[in-house]
Amino acid sequence: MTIPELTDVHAAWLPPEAFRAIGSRRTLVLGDGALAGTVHAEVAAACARYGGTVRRTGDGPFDLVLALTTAGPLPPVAAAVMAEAGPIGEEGHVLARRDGVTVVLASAPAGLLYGLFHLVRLGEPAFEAARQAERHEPATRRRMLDHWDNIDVHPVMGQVERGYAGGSIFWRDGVLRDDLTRVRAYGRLLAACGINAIAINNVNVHATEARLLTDRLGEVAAIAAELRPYGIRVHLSVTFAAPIVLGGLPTADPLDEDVRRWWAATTARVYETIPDFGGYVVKADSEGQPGPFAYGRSHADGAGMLADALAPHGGVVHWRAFVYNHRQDWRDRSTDRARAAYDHFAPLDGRFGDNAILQVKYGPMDFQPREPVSPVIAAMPGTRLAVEFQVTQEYTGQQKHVCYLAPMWREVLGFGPWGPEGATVADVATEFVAVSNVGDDLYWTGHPLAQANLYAFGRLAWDPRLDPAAVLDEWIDLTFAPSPEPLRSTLHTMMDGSWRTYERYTAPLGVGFMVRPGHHYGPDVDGYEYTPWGTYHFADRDGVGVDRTRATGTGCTGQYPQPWSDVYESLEQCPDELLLFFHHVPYGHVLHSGSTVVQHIYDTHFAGAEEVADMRAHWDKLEGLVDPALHARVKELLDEQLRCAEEWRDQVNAYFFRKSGVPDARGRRIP
Ligand code: BDP
Repeated sequence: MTIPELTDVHAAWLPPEAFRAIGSRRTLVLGDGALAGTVHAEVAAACARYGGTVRRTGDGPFDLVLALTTAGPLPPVAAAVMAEAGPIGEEGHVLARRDGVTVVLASAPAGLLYGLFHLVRLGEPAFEAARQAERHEPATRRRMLDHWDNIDVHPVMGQVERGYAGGSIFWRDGVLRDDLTRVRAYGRLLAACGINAIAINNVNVHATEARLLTDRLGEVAAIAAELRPYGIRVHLSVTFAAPIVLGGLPTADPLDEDVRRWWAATTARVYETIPDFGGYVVKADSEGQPGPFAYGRSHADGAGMLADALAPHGGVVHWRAFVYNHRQDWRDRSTDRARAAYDHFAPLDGRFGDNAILQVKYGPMDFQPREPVSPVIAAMPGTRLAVEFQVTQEYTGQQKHVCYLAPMWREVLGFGPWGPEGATVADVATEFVAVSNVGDDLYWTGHPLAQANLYAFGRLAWDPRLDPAAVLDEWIDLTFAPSPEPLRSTLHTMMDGSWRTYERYTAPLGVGFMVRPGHHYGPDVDGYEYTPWGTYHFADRDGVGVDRTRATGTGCTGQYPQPWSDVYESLEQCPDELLLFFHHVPYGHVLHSGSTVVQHIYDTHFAGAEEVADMRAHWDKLEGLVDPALHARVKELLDEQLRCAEEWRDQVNAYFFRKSGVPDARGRRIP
């Protein structure tokens, strides 16, 4: 196993410096198998740089022991830690320091790998004071990224759908890249933040990509081979119509025997080629993708068929709950896209098998900067759920804007669907999935600071209770190691509140959208207002917002259990930030904050744009403290963010001023 070394790509959160503490010590790596080999290779590479030594057998003295508990006789210090620690879960590890030796123990190889990267995060302090045995285990078994990569360049969506960081790291010019070093380097970055599964192709499966399941399977195997040394399993997005388009059958009916046989045989071939293949991801009956509805079958029937094909091999199907009618009649207010996932799926609870995972977007609409938590999450206690986030910044500035998303994700994960005291989303979810923000860009993510979102997603998927501000500091310390002041605190100030800043200058109070149709960048106040997409704000001269109450609206509030059902229904109790998601109110409606709706819109939009100007001023002060090329890239992007934030401010403020006729109480300039 060789450690991928890329000289022409930014090192992200694994610069050589991050390995200094490990690489300057005397280390013993004990254990067999490929992943233990990876751990050894990582330590050896660090030692070659920083003068330490690494051995796989023999006696000490050692400063660091990384050992599998199954590796035969352990050195006494490690045996003592093992006795103290007790059993360790499959991907977990125990960390301790006693008698001047740091010990990492795992019962399975993946745990050793995560233990190594834990040491990388800790750096020198891992080798200082004594530590009692601490156990570290992931909250969920699978922590997954979905790539929306195409092989071909799609005429509208480009190669990576909603990708803002260049082309695919897997394919180029219609074929698998010759050199997959970068894929391995990606796997390494992912392992270092806790990710262990990726789906490599777009959920909108076009004809070329459909063939990855059959005659282009070798490409999937090649990608899997690069990621395996870092404990990452590969999954594939498949088209529900595969039996027709690939198998030549007349139907894709999930209850048809020939169709079921085709999936079983096709899946068996996948596992012959890739024995540790993860499974399938399916977007069905959504935005033009084929699905079971065409045959009068349910989504449980569809998912069940694929789950049955995968079960003998230990695979899973991720079935997406993002199902809605995208050809709604905007003149008919009885339809509401926010209801759709619940209406389709809640009645099917208990009908998805053990290896079928229902993948639910965190909100009922579509990855907006502010949405209530999806009601599906509370409605399906008999179903394994994956909560889906969007690391790629489709609606949050498209990696041109600084928008650190972990605080939003943390709010979702910590939300109690049955009230603030009860179980949380993180307790209910079986796993977490997110759409990746990576491409073949020099900085991986276009905007260098967008790397923090990828890192933070992995860390929160591992431990949803982590504090996003602490995760941000971890990322800063690793990426800019050593990150002297004022670099560290300035970056923190710029990024920590940047999601709220973004929320302030874009669509107000949870109403969402108001983005340019199609590409979704920048403001367009009425862009989606009279379209079939179901994304309306209903602003008129009297008020704004979508009435989703049971009493007079679309009834979405009734999809929530108590207390939220009543809280959201009530104009008095509904949280300000979700007011326009659930209610249509007059412009003079007074918020809990004491401000009127229209004055709140003016105030937040002025404030949001000012905060971006501050961010830019902070960044200017970092010139000379970070790599000049990185500094220049971020500087240019901050100019664009400020331009765009001012455009948002002016359009939104002017729009609501003209609709309402209410002047700004503070007399500021509204175009
Ligand atoms: C929407 C994107 C679209 C995706 C869709 C999905 O605009 O490109 O295909 O989500 O999640 O947000 O399937």
